[in-house]
Amino acid sequence: MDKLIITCALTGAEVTKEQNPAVPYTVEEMARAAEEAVRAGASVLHIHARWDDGKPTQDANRYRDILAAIRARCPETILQVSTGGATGMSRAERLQPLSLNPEMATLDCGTLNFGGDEIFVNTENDIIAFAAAMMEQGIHYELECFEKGHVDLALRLYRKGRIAAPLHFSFVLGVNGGMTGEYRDFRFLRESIPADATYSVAGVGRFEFPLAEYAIADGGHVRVGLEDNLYLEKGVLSASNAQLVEKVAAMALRQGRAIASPDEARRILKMRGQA
Ligand code: KMH
Ligand code: ZN
Repeated sequence: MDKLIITCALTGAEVTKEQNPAVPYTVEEMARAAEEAVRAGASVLHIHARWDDGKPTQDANRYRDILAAIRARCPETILQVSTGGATGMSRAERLQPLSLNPEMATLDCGTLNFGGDEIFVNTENDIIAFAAAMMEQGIHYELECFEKGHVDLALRLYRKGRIAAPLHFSFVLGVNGGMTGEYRDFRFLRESIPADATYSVAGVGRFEFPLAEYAIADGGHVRVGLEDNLYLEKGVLSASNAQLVEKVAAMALRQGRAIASPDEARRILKMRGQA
C-alpha cells in the first residue's frame, strides 16, 4: 500500500468562529494553522480564503497573501486552492485563484443542494471550463464528488477527453444535500472508479473519522480539517486543525500505514514531473 496522504482543509467557506473559535480567517491565522497541520502530518493543504471578518472570498490578492504566508512557513507542502469557493459565486469569481498558478486545485464535478436554500452549482459546462483552464495551466486537479452522479459525470468527461488522467478523486460525503458517508456509500464510490485512479475521502461532521478508518484500511487517502468537521469527538470541539490531523495520523500508524511526505504525495498522485 502507498503511504497515506493527509490533506487538511483549513477553513472552508461555511464554518465560523462562533461555531469553533479555532476556524482561521486572517492571513496570520491561516499560516499558523497550516504550519501546525503540516507538523502533524498533512502533506496537502486545501485552501479557501476568508476576509478578516470571516466572509468567504475568491479574490486573487487575498489568495496571494495567504499562499505566500503559508509557503514561507511550509515551503514543501502541496497547496491546493479551492475553485468551489462558496455557494452563489460566479464561474469567473471562483476561477480567480488559478491566476496564481497554484500546484493543485479542486474541480467540483456536479451540482447539489447545500442546505436550506443554498445550491452549489457546477453545470457540465462549468466543469468543462474549469478543467480546460486547469489543463491549460498544468494545474493538477482533484475531482470533488459529493455523490455517485458526480463520479459518473467525471468519468464521462474523462472518456470524452475533457478531463485528463491522472485521475484523483475526493469523495466528500455527508453534506446536507449530497450522499451520506456510511460504509456502503464509501464502497459504492470506491468501486466505481478505475483501478489506476487514486482517491481521498472527506467526511463531513460525524463521518470524518469513520471514513478515514475505511480509507486507511483500503489504501486510499484522507482529508480532515475544520472545513469539514469541528469536533475531535462527540461534544468536544477540536482546538485546531492540527488536532484533527494528529488523530488521523495516529489511526494510520495503528493500522500500520506510514504517512506520506509532500514529495511522496506528489509521486503517489503522479503530479507533473514525477515518474
Ligand atoms: N464551499 C463549498 C460550496 C471546493 O473547495 O472545491 C464548495 C467547496 C468545494 O468547498
Ligand atoms: Zn473546499
